[in-house]
Amino acid sequence: MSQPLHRDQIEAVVSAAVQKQPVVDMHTHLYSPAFGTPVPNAAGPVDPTGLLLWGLDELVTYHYLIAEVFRVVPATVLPYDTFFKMSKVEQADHIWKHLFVERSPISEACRGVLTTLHKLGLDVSDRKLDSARKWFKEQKPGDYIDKVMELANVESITMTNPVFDDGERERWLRGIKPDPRFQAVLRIDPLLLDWPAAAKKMASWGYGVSEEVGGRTIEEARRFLRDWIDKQNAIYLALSLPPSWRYPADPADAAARAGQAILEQVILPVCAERGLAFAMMIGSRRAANPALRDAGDMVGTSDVDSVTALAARFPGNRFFVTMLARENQHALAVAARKFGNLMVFGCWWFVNNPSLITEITKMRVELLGTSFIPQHSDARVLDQLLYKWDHSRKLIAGVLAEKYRDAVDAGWKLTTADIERDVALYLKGNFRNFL
Ligand code: HDL
Ligand code: ZN
Repeated sequence: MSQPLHRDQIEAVVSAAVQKQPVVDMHTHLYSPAFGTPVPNAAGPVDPTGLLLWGLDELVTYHYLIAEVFRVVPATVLPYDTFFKMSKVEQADHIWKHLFVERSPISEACRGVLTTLHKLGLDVSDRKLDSARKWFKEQKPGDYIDKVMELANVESITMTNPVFDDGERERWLRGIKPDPRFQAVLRIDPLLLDWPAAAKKMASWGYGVSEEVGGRTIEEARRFLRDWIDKQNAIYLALSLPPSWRYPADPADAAARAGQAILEQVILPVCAERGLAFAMMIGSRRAANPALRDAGDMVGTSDVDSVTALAARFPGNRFFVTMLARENQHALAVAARKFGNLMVFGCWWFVNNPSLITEITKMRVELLGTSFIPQHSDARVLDQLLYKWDHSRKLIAGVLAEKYRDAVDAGWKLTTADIERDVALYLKGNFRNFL
């Protein structure tokens, strides 16, 4: 066995191991170049409806920052529609002026832009965007993706592929060239949350489904999922659920009952048949402020008992679960102690902030040891991988170092190899093995 570590050596060894370990990022909104990019660049063709977002103006107009700038320049001063009619460059200039120049960029989303630019070696100490914009214009998407993945030490990017999004579905139907750097996930929110609308769309696509969830509809809806799992070569299925989601559903709520029938008789049987995990991201109340568009969603506390009821009822299915409310994190970690088919993952969205990542990761190590997935990036802009993983790696390393020191203080002989083995589980193995 290699030399046991002294407690004073642990911090540095953990930090090095976490930095060195390539990450498999299990949930992002990133896309391979096959989906086109609307971001102008010196080399590639611009595709205005392209889905691969990257570069300075996309970074600065991330919907987190749009929400924050409307706190500083309220809609009564700058109406939402006026803002959204501005070009990306004008929107970025507006956000940069108000959140970076006239006030210090110390929110996590602002800091993220600074970390990203800094890791790319770009200097914005003149508090102007011109030189950074120029640099991005010289990057080519294909090479740039490899550059960002290498710099962020991300070995695989998992996409989110919402089949009910017309733009995205059209692209799949036209044919998407597989890209080994990117894995697809079949995202199906409307199937469970708005079955009547989903059924109407599926019927127009040639599936013999009707609003009534009966025999043929169930068979045809299963066929729909199989077809898209195959078309996308999806590695898991996913959806997000509002805080109000309950399992079992309230018998008086017809829409919720339809959703439950789809979950029990369509989604989970197909997942089990294909050996695919099902990811539930619970707690987002969509469009609390619709005028803010992507930035308008709100958090709500969800019901962990619904998760345990589902995991108990479907022991043959595997569930990735993350919850949006800080208040749900402890019970969710305890739920994972009860069900081995439940894999807790990530510090999602409104809990993806240093103070909460540290709190949640500490609690998860204390309750779950090495058997959870500490983080995903949720990146929407390619370059965000640079900050999302930089920030989280440091926080995860800090928590692990403390927990390893506790073990060593209790007499455990710990080696560098032990730490590297565990870190590989946290950043890659637990996800890949659970798939
Ligand atoms: O539903 C989701 O996957 C969420 O991550 C939303 O996309 C959200 O808008 C987001 O990007 N959070 O980071
Ligand atoms: Zn997401």
